[in-house]
Amino acid sequence: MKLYNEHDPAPNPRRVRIFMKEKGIDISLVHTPITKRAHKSPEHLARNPLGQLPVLELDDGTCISESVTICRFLEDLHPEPNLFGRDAKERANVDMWIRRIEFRLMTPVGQIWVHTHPFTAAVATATMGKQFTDYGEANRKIVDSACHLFDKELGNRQFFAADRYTVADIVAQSTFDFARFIGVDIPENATHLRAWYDRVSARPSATFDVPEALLAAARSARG
Ligand SMILES: N[C@@H](CCC(=O)N[C@@H](CS)C(=O)NCC(=O)O)C(=O)O
Repeated sequence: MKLYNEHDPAPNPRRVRIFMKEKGIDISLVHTPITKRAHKSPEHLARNPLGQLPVLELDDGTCISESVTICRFLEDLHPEPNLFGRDAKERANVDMWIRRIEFRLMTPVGQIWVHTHPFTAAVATATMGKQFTDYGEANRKIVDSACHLFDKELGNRQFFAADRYTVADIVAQSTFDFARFIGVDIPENATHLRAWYDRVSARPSATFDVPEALLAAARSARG
């Protein structure tokens, strides 16, 4: 098996790498640099017609994309430690939280990235004619309200979907780290969410290795 991968801060490949570390799975990584448009090459489009990362290629050539789908596939092959839920109720909770995190947090963070960040200006202009900065900025409110919803929930338990770490925490963690990279922080007063963030960031799987030069470029590009 091979995982077509991109380095940090790309959040979606990172989800799979965190998941692999939590499970102790070793899969060879193939660096597919987005900055060189390797994800839009004919070879990669044959693996994933959306031209996105990550993609898991099986030994028989089957290609699986979508980070959560790849994780679910790996869970079937390596059931322990369990990260998707042990029974129907846990599995439903994990799935419910993944969907909430994807739609209420990842989607608006993505819109802020695409419509306000200088790094994406050229791609936004090529695909949509321009960056719709007002729309991008408006998404900050949606992120803020998601953070307060999550904060309230995390006042009642240690992790997103259960009283133990699951893949829902991985989806949230990778999204929050990417959000911070683009200048969107967890609100100061979301203290339960901040405590959760510190908890998951302390795990050995949580390495986030964005080169200092890239962090500095992102900071200075934002002004
Ligand atoms: N829903 C997909 C999203 C994949 C995705 O957006 N990946 C980013 C890298 S983090 C990408 O390939 N972006 C380039 C593009 O969309 O053209 C997943 O969970 O894997």
